[in-house]
Amino acid sequence: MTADTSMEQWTWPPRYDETYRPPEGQTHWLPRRETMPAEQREELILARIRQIMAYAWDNAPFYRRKWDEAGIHPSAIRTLADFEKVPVVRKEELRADQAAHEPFGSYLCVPPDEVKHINGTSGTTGRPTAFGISERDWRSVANAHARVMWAMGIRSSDTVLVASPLSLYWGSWGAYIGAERLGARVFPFGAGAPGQTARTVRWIKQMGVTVLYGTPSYALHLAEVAEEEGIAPASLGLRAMVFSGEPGASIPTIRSRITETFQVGVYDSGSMAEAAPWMNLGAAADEPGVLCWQDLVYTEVCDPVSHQRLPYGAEGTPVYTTLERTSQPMIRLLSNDLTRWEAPSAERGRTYPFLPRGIYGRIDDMFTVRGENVHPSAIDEVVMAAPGYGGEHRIVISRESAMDTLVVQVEYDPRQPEESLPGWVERISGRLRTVLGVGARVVPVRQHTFDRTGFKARRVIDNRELLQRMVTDPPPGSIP
Ligand code: 8LE
Repeated sequence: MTADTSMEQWTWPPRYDETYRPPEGQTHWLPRRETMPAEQREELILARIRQIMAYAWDNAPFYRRKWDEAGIHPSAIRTLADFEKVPVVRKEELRADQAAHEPFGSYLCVPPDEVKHINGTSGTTGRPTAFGISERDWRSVANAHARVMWAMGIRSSDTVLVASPLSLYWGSWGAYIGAERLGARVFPFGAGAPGQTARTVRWIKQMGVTVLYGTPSYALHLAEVAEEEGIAPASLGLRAMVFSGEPGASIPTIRSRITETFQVGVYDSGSMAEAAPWMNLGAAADEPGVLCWQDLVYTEVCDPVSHQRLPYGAEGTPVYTTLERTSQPMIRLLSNDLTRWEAPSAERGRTYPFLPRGIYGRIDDMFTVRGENVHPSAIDEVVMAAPGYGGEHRIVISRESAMDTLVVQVEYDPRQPEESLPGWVERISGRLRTVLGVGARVVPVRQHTFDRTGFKARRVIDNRELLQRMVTDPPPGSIP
């Protein structure tokens, strides 16, 4: 007898039963897909990858050109190891291809009139990239996100408030349609307008919101605003917070700051908007880390240079392949993020690989100070854990006589007596030295010196770039 290798609702092109919802008490939305032996699932994933590559070859000049140049034809991919040789796609290539083939690029695989939803990158510099999403893909994402949110314990009795910008940002819409598909009550509140956070506090209470979706920075900002309004964050009645967009939810000190302040369960999620359903990296328990939901988006943690898949246990950069997207499928999209992955284990309740610290940084955000690689999130982790932390900080890297120096400006809580500041500074710098392996100068600054963000935090100021520009691009009239 051959093993049953079937999975629920697994068709190409994807077609989901929109009337399906598991009984409330059931742990898994699609039990077989989530718990089957990982090797069996990988056989099915390989077959799907072959289908998608053939589909992209037939419908997307972008992929055909790229693979032709690399001497790869979809029919040559017979194993997942073969797939590692497929060249990665970089975000810059997508941007350039869209500029040459407006509006959706030559990787759009459906006729343009089948695009029914538009989103885009929210970057403020350079040409944004448009996401052209067919109705089929929109529904696939909704079904996928409903499934992951179900694993987070969200149910139809929940009221889910989306507290991130409801504009180009796929994050907000993905969370919205997932919660809606799951049968929850959805509240598209948004974020970023002046005074909006204070209104969020009031609406959360009035509407009996139980689940909030946003960024970890937003949650910390919300806590501050609630306190300013005289409302204890823990009294808001929230039960869970679902995060994506930036590191934090899997970084222990930031995470515990949020859980303790709001008395909520915290769930990390998120890969890249291009690779939606971006909850393909999603937690299934109130603990740090995310699972790689491989049958939604096949994730390989790869060597950042060779782009070959690394063994479990290694640190590398995630490369994503969407398995259920037909309009703009992503096949080996390079993230340039950093993570470490672990082998699937049935003990976690789902047989997916696991990223115990989630995504903890970007390769291009990492900087080197006196020979040590420093991830900004490691600094966030230390300063945010310090008792008396005032709510924001900035990381300034500069160069003094050919030596890189690291300065961390940290807001302090005004309830701290001024005379205790030197000791406080000493403790933070000591801790930074231990964690980073290099010394940092800690400068205390008054609370509210720095802007708060309702979205993704930007805390690193690299003055070395400025210096570099002054050297390579001297102002007119200066003596070389
Ligand atoms: C650590 C995933 C989504 C829709 O929330 C999002 O932010 O997508 P976007 O705008 O394309 O940005 C993707 C980048 O945000 C990733 O490459 C990564 O650097 C960061 N990011 C997203 N989610 C997380 C994250 N970093 N943990 C996360 N959970």
